[in-house]
Amino acid sequence: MSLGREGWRGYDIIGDVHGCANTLEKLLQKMGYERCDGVYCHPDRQAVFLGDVVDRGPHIREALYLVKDMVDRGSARCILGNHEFNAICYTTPAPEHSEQGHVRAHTPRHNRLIAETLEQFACHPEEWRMFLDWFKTLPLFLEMPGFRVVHACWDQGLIDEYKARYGDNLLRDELILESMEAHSFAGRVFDRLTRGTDISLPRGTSIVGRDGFVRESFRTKFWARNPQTYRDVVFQPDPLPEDIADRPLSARESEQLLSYGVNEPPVFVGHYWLQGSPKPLRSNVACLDYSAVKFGRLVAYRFDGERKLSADKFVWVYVDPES
Ligand SMILES: [Mn+2]
Repeated sequence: MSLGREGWRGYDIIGDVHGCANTLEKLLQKMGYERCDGVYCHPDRQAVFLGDVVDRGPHIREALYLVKDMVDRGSARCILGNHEFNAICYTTPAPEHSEQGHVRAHTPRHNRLIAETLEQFACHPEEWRMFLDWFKTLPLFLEMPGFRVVHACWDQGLIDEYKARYGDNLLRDELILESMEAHSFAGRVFDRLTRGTDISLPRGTSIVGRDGFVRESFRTKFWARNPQTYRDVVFQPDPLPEDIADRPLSARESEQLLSYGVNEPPVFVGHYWLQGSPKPLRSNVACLDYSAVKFGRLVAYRFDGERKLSADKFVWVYVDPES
């Protein structure tokens, strides 16, 4: 059996690498990929990266070469993650009338998120520019034979609108500047597809995450069915305080939640820092980010055309703190 016009027998969808290049090599080798002329290939399967190859980890430059070489060779595809989009915006000058120097302001928080990447490319400025140009060519979402991929959230309405406006799934320069305005189409698309949905915490409350950041909102599922309380929709590593978790969703909050249908094709996302044993979130929804860069697992799903996802098709490598 082959899936799709390109004749691949299956696809190996891979979660957020975040600079864990050595672990990525181990995962590819475990799945039967071998270097051919220096680039990892599989004779009859294609890899699909879910974005967030950059930032945080020890071997960001190496990870980017590994992935980009595979994409250039055709042995992999890669979509845009919020970290690649952040890198583009962080390095794009803002229009002159703007109060900030760059599309993504150089605040202490933003500086910290991109610090390892900039440090590791400090002696390779031309390579960094080359990768930034490459990020701008990455699709925002992919509709593959029998499955879909997006970094954080499949929002059919926004995706349909994107295709209607632009006719494809690619990032374009004018949208980078437009995204500075949070309520613009570009602002909404990038935020939703690469960062997901969230709900604001009640006024005056906040959560300090395990990563040390203070948040006034929490990440929510885009596939919840008939949720009643915050507990039913929360989807993030940091649990909500009990009293907040039990709060009922307001009519407005319920109305704004997405609900990915049970009969839709399987969709794969990264982004959410999961822990524990990899398994589908639902029969047609899987997240492949199991916190590799925090010494969790780098996870792939080996897709062969099934309508219902199965726990035994996840493959992973534990991240070695020494490597
Ligand atoms: Mn992400």
